[in-house]
Amino acid sequence: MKLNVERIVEQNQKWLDSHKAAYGFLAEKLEKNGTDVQIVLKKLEELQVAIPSWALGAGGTRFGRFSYHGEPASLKDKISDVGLLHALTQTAGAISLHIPWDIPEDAHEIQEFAASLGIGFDAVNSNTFQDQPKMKKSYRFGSLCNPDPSVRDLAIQHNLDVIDIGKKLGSKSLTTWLADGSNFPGQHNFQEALKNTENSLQLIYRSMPDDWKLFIEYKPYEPNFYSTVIQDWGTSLMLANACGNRAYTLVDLGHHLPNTNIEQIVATLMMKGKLGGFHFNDSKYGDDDLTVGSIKPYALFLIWNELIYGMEHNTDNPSLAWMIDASHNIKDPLEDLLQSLEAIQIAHAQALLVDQKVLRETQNQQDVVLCQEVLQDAYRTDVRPLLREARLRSNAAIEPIAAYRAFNVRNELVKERGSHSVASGL
Ligand SMILES: [Mn+2]
Repeated sequence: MKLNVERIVEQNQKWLDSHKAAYGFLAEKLEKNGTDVQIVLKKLEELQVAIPSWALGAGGTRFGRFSYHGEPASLKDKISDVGLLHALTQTAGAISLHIPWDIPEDAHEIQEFAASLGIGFDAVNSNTFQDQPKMKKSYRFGSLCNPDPSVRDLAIQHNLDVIDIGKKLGSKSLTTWLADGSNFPGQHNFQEALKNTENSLQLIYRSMPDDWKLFIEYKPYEPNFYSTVIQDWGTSLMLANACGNRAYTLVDLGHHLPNTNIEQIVATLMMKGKLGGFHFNDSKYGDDDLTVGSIKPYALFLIWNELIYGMEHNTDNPSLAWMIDASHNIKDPLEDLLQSLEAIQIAHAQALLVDQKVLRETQNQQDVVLCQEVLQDAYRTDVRPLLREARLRSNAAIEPIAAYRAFNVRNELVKERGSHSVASGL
């Protein structure tokens, strides 16, 4: 299924009058307060968030999985789903592939198909957290950290294969998330596991093309429950530094222990020019992979506030690779991704409204009350008319979820693919 611009523009007529009234009111108020609304709109229009290929089907847990009807069973179907999200929002212009779940049979054909929908290829993701059919060795006790050099070689070679696939599609970065760790005290020699991981990552790094970046993700626990080799941002940063200047830390919001101050991690990494990528999701307890902004929207805003500050002040930090990394159980996956894209843009817009000049002044005056007022004044602004205006200007849907439902997208997908179609890889 493909959504053409004419249908979206026609559907927008339904909301045009009420949108114009709400937008006019907000824009006037913001301009009076000294905000350049056109700059905010431009930044909202420019942001592109990659959709991971694994988020297009329903996710599961270790207790099982309830699949959703009309899931994309092939890579082409997955790209076509991202095309729908992009047509509705114009902010989902890239897909991030997971190898080996999404190996293209004909890379050229897939690239052309994606381009026809305005979709590019973001970071490619390697997988050494599960064994593949006919593998000679097992990752049961770790991959890049494994004390057995033949297992490490296998995991390194897999990453090189992923780079080769990415090269054919036009990707420019590799993301590694390693499940490596131990379940029981005594199982690992911590130093050996870290050293092996460092050496393996260095070998992968040196094999990347010169214009590629390596993103090193971290996570405190799960699937291992006693120790994880790359457990936190500090370990990731240390490994990135050991690899070289095109290796960066990747922050995944769900990969922190409860109450971790993620906005401070963002600020620290950006100050050092080492924040490479960002995975959005939300959580209550651990790596819950819930819809972005569904649990802690204020934390998301504070993170965006640091991202905006960093993008303006830390010119050494590269432009960030944005991605949604969520995979939940019960919603229509496409509606969930529309909600996530909306939540990302809401926090982005709110953070753009923070009066940085006044905030700096109040910080220097050590007026703690006013510091909080400045931040919360931006946070408590209903910025949704700005998002709608940005979408209207880029021929996307003023109301993406309502349009998705009006177009009967899920029913059309079920008609095309059948109600028992299951997304590959999960
Ligand atoms: Mn992630």
